[in-house]
Amino acid sequence: MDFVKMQGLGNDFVIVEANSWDEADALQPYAQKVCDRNFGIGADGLIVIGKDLEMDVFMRIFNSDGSEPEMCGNGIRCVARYVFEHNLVEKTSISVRTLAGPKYPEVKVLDGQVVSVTVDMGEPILDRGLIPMTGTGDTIKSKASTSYGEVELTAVSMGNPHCIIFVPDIAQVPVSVWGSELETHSLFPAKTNVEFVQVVGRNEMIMRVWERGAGITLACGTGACATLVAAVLNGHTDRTATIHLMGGDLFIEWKEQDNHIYMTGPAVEVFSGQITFRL
Ligand code: ZDP
Repeated sequence: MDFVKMQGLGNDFVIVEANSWDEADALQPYAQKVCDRNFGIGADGLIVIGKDLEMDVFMRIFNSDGSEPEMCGNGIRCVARYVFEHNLVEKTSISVRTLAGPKYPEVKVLDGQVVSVTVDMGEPILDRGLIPMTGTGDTIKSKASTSYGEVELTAVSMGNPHCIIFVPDIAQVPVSVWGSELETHSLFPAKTNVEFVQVVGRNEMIMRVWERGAGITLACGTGACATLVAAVLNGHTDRTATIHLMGGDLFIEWKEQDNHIYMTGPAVEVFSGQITFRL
């Protein structure tokens, strides 16, 4: 199959085309091998796209462990650039069918070059049962008991689940130890992505992520969106913020008018090639 390797802030993906949403099912078993950095191409996820009947295109993503998340923020920016530059669409405002519902990226072009992609990520989900998170009540400032003590967290879904923990000093956080324990914590029946966040100012944060099904990655788009929501709800920041991730910066805005989250960041093609899918 032809593939294109792309990255958004160092969160990297192998992108392949399929004729239909259902046809992508057949590719899921290969995700783990394709994403393996020693035995495959190497990526955080395998993304399958194609023309859709109702939207411009569909997008499905498989994590490097083979599981299928609902959404992927860095991935959808890559998809928008891909379909624009590979002429699957002939416009800059694109509709994408995802497992988390329709999403609307907009490609920004300057002197014939794609410079960034802004995505209308829709409304955040705060309903505890829908995140999904066990128990009752608000998800803001929830408590979780862990092997390293009680942790205060705020849970937000952007279609996929996120658990946000504010810390005074991000450099002191053992991301893989705490992240992996919280990913599989009994509070989160569908597991969760875990974000550790240091607030720098009213419009600036530093975030590190432990991704469900992928472990530490350089960036997480849906995680940055969920982080802004959690920061606003906890009174830490205003509704716009630059979020510094290991792979670079994302600009996130939670608009009051429509309650939607808008994410702006880069998407870059790295190389393309052909791969024979083997298990
Ligand atoms: O929810 C999950 O299982 C995530 N690992 C999906 C991938 C999210 C991603 N990091 C993003 O940018 O939103 C790609």
